[in-house]
Amino acid sequence: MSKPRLISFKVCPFAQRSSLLLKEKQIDFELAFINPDEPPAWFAELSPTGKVPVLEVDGIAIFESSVISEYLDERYPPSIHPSDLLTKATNRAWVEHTSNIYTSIFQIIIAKDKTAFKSAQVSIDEQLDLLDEVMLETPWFNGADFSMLDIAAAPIAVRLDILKEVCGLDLLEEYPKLSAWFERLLARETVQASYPPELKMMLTMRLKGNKSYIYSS
Ligand SMILES: N[C@@H](CCC(=O)N[C@@H](CS)C(=O)NCC(=O)O)C(=O)O
Repeated sequence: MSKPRLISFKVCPFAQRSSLLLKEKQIDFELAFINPDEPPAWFAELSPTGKVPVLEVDGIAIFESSVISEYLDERYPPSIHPSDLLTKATNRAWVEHTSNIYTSIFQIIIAKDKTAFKSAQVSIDEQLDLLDEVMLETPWFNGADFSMLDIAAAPIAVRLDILKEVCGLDLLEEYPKLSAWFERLLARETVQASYPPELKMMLTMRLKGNKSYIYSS
């Protein structure tokens, strides 16, 4: 079996999940960055959906970040999921929930006026509320063991931290539990290695170029 190749986009939170899991499991992998809005011909040919991330294994394109995660977890034991079946099932449901949070973050970034921003803020508040309610354990979501759900949430922590630094927007003000969890995620070495150093600059350029409400207000 060949070395897996992750095809990523520097600002993509879903691709960051794959990269983080590969690093957590210390898997030897190749990394290729593309821009899915201007894809090279080889990527258009490889990817059925045109989206990143794609994990290429032996010429096969595995797509959808949650499926990539499950493939890597099964292919490279031990599993990073909790062993209890019910906990595992609820964790997977919360992984899906975190995926929706990325849509709200995107809406916040692209909002050009107060109305659009407020509407996205209401959505993310509702989503963070739900997560905060079930976040009881420390240091990680399930307690002592770092798990798939921590991986799924780490790119949220990174992006909210950048929005706070660049725009002074603290979306975690009302959520001390989530805030403490995200601080621990930000401090973790593998999380820091899971995204490119230019991410903050790229998101800032996006906010500036888009004349985003949170950047200009
Ligand atoms: N559900 C997908 C979402 C992936 C996704 O939306 N990727 C974005 C970049 S962050 C993309 O490739 N967009 C290009 C497009 O939609 O054509 C996953 O979890 O992998």
